[in-house]
Amino acid sequence: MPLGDIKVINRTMIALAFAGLLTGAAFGFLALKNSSPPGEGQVIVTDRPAVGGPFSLIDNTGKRVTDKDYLGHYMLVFFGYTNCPDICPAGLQIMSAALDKLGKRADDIVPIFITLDPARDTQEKMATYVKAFSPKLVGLTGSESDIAATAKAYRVYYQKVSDDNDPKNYTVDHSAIFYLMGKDGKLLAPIPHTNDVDQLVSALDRALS
Ligand SMILES: [Cu+2]
Repeated sequence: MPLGDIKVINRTMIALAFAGLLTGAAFGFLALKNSSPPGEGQVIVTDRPAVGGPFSLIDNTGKRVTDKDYLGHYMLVFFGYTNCPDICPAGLQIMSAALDKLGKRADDIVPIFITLDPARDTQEKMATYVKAFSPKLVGLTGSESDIAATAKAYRVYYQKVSDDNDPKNYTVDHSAIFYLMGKDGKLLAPIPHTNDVDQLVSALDRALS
């Protein structure tokens, strides 16, 4: 299937958005790592990059959950939608495989998939979808505004794109990053989407140690 011009532009924008986020996060970490006692005129970085935050959504069992329910656990968060043809199924498969490979070290990591397409991704649909990847995978959906607020907190880019061949249908372009959140609910590491299980395993391993 040939890609339309618009699609190419969208993909470029997503790539740029990743680069921006990762650069921003890297600067944040560097600033933290190099923190010497502050002198006059020095910028004091007091916190990790502000990615993530409060959310209130519905899980795949129909229960309302908030970020507070996961305090004391790591969260590995990925945003997408169940109709996604490629990025999401691949990402979730890699995520499950990486957690399996981490073995006991993954016991404390809750894998979470948050939909960017709540209009179609009902709780029931999410339940069926996440089960196909891992019994541990939590699927979260919610109202358009709750999802929008969560995506904003995680600085996730997403955009509905209508399907030229089927006007009633649409896809959702979205950024693809695995967010490892610490036990305090704050970002530990943003990990770019990869199709290489070992790459994700080693990124998680580094972030956890
Ligand atoms: Cu996707």
